[in-house]
Amino acid sequence: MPTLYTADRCPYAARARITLAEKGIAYDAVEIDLSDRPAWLYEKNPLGRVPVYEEDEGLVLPESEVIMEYLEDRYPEPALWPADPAERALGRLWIQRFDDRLGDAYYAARRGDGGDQLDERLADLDRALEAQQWLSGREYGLADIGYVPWILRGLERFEVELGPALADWLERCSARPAIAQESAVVAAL
Ligand SMILES: N[C@@H](CCC(=O)N[C@@H](CS)C(=O)NCC(=O)O)C(=O)O
Repeated sequence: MPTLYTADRCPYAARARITLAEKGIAYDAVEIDLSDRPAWLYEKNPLGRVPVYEEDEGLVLPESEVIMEYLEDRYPEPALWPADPAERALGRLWIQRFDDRLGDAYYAARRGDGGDQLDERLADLDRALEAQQWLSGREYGLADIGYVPWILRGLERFEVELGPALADWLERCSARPAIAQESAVVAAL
């Protein structure tokens, strides 16, 4: 059985947890205390960060984006990239531009120095979702999984306001057991 080195409070680890749950992959979760990380974690990821995904056969993968892509390749069903190549590419662009489109503003707000940045990024997301159902287009998938952990934590932590399209997207995301499970993790933090 694979192992995920993870932390409940980590939204990057949440990307891996949600992807594993969507694909119905059983795994052992090893919770890492991020304020007192074990020395051996650096052998698995020299940056000492979670998530790290490990298989018994020896594969050790850090980086949430790489883990999501690997799981999609290794366990193609159910597919989490859309069938349409253009939508797949646009979905990957969402993931690649995550820092610009949400991450930097989220972490600035967490440091208390973000001004209106987070609200502006959320308004951009709302506009994007007015035009299409899911971040990569017509199908739910890795782009949505790539963003939803920060929206769930933003609601808990900063009580952010979501525009109607973003709120509707979150409701549709939350109807999925894999994401409902992550909401429960966030509620218990
Ligand atoms: N680029 C990494 C980022 C992972 C990350 O920043 N994880 C945080 C917890 S949310 C961590 O382990 N922080 C410890 C550190 O940066 O030293 C990914 O996508 O997996």
